[in-house]
Amino acid sequence: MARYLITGGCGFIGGHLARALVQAGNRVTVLDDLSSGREGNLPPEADLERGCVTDGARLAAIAGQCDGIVHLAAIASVEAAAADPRRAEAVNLGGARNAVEAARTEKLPLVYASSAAVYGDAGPRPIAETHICAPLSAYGRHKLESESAVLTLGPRATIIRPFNVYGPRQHPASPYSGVIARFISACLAGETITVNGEGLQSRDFIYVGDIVRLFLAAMSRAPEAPLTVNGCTGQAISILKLTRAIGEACGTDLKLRHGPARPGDILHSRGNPRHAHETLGFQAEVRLGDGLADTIAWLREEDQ
Ligand code: UD2
Repeated sequence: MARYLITGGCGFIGGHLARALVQAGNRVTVLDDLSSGREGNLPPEADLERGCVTDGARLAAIAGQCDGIVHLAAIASVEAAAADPRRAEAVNLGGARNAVEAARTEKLPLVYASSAAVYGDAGPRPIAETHICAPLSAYGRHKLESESAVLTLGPRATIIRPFNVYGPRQHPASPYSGVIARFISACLAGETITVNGEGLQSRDFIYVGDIVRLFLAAMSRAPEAPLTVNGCTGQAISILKLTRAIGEACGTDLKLRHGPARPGDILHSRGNPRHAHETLGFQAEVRLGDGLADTIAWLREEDQ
């Protein structure tokens, strides 16, 4: 039985990962300051250490009791990071550096949750990991700088670049929540959703259960060389088409208005999934329609 440290384990992806690890018979310690995560996202078997990844000594001390680290803790929104750049740098870049130092000192494998934001706007074609990185946001720049730090660990370093992750337990309450959670929540409440700009921007949406399988595959790989993989499906949908899919799946008439384009918004974001498949045998399985149905069912239950 192994024990894993998940930083940011109370967040959307972290909570799902903690559950999957516990279900597979592992122990989990979570370091989370609950600034955006929720204790309720954790399985009861997980141990929660309340604290921030900016505290390197604390992170290292917890890592010393573990067999591997998954570093998810971040201000995980492009907009939220832009709203408080100093804090974003301290948490997103400083926290990643602390995780790297802990992994180095304790000789542990580290799986780092980077982001597709490192690519910037690469056009409508699927982006491979070898594509040049030209982030448009401070969030993307911090993720890219963090990747460089992670790679200094050599073979024990795995970097995952998730595209747009969605699914149950992604809470729509914050203005910085993912677009799918926000749109479904508004749709169910009969509220008007706001499409930023024309809505022709497109995203590669990956279901949270799929991204968790990718993290699990990364955690159990043989550390032969550092590895960087996309977390994506290879398919993209425009935000406008997404609104229609959500309206249909909710079975309601979706009320929509167009607002101004979001400053610095990436136009197209679509990943090439081949490298993750070749190196980790990973392939996304959940189709958008099925993932939307699961997310709607969860949000309906939350409402009651
Ligand atoms: C997502 C991730 C971010 C990072 C990035 C990688 C979330 C919350 N953020 O940022 O962490 O990994 O992908 O590229 O998942 N939109 C609307 N109306 C709304 C909300 C959003 O039109 O009410 C649009 C928004 O302008 C954008 C798209 O929907 O074009 C997706 O927005 P998002 O905030 O869900 O995610 P994104 O791609 O900025």
